[in-house]
Amino acid sequence: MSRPKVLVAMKLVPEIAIDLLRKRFDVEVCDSIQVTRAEIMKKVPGKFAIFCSPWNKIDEELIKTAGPSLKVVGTFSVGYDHVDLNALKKYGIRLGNTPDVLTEAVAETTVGLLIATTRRFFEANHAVKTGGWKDVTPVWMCGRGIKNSVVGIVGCGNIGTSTAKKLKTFEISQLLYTSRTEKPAVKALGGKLVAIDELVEQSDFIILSIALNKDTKFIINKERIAKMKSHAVLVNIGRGELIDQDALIEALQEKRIGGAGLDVMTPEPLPLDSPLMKMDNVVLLPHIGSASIETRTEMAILTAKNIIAVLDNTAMPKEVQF
Ligand code: 8YV
Repeated sequence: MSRPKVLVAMKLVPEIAIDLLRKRFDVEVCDSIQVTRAEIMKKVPGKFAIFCSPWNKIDEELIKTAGPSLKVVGTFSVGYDHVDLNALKKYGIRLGNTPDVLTEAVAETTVGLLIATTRRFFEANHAVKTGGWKDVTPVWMCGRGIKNSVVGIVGCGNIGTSTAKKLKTFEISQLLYTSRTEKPAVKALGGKLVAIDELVEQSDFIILSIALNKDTKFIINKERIAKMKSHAVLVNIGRGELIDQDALIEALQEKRIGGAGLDVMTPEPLPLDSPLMKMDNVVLLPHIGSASIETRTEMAILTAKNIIAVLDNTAMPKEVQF
């Protein structure tokens, strides 16, 4: 008897997760590092499940191409802005994601990216390696310190809360955050719930750790960038489209803000001719927020378990309700 089929739309998924799937399914793993839409469309017909990432758009066209066998999408991410929930609903398809297991890794990346950007680590590293380290003067390679600063976190879910906890140990002077509701854990740290415009105006460091959806797209727009302090540093570990990137580029070029640390951008990968590539005060990471070996392994196992639960008709470990 033929077994149900899973399409793994990513390469180099930890083998432990593929093994879990292989016990129950026929598994087809895409063989290119950057899996194209065309490859997925070719391989998806007849699949019971798709194991995907934020770079795979899951829309009605893809669902129709998969056909009635498709019952579950397991995304290897906490974010699911790449998934058309209305289309899933229409065809009765369930969605699993990977919250919690990645919280600490992403919060670690956030803090690291903030420090690297404000204290100019990559610029300094480049100087050392290219013979730029000559006389050391007191103001050479100085950046703004985090101690005594105002930090604003846009979106205080699990990742934002963990980031807030870590940054509190840096003796910041004030912690501001936005959220739909007050977060007791952030309040206990002294965090003040404010409106986004107040946060943007008052913060020395602005961190975006909010999910992308129709309400948050371009939450950092031209007007809000104009309200930022002239030394403000913006860190984004959510999704590129939270920021109007053209407006950000303009502000950075005109030195109207201090800098930006971006783990996510538009598009990904960022073209080499993007003006962001040439800016000393911009640190770019290739969407590695959750990229610790342990975390990626846990995410892969959880994605596999979410898919297996649908086959077993049991509760998914992490199901997106919509
Ligand atoms: C990616 C992410 O899934 O969790 C998310 O929403 O964007 C990341 O963790 C990860 O980089 C691998 O695709």
